[in-house]
Amino acid sequence: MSDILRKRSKALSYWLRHAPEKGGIVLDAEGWAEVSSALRALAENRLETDVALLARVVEENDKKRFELSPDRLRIRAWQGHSIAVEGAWERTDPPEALYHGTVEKFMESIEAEGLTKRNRHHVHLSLDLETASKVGQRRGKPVILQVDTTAMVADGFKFYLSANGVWLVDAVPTRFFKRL
Ligand code: HQG
Repeated sequence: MSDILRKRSKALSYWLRHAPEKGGIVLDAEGWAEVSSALRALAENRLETDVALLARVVEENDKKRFELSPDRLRIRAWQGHSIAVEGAWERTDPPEALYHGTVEKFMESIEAEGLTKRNRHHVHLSLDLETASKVGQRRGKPVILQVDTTAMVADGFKFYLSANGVWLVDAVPTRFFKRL
């Protein structure tokens, strides 16, 4: 993603997932914002953007973070919210294993209380080792945990698949993961 797109993606991630009021943006219950207010907020932060450039931020996004409505009048983040939104993800049966990338400094706490959602809506899990490794690498040398989703489903845990391929679950208790 080019610098031009990345700066806009970061600002939009912040407003659409965490702090819409900081951009003077209002989200509906499903996390949608008016494109016009997103463009105004960007312009006010010296990130002038037109609809064509916004569409590139959405389409060329390295993690497909956003969705534009077909009429291009509304935009939302697919997942990653810390504020209340609903409906941006679908309940789905997971594959047999999923992976979580983290770092050593969190492991003592993770071994004690399991994976918890911290300040997001869900624990985020990846379909493959490579993606989990990238997620962990954001914070240092990655530690990868393999999650036994079959046992979790049998125990009644619900999994959701975000449209950008991230798997979401409320929590992963310690008995359901092993360190690789
Ligand atoms: C850790 C990025 C201590 C957890 C990525 C993680 C992903 C605990 C951190 C997406 C813990 C939370 C999500 C516990 C979990 N004690 N630490 N009990 N349970 N943790 O960023 O999964 O660029 O909220 O291991 O690519 O790292 O935002 O979650 O290290 O898809 O689109 O607490 O964010 O995508 O960190 O990353 P995060 P995450 P975006």
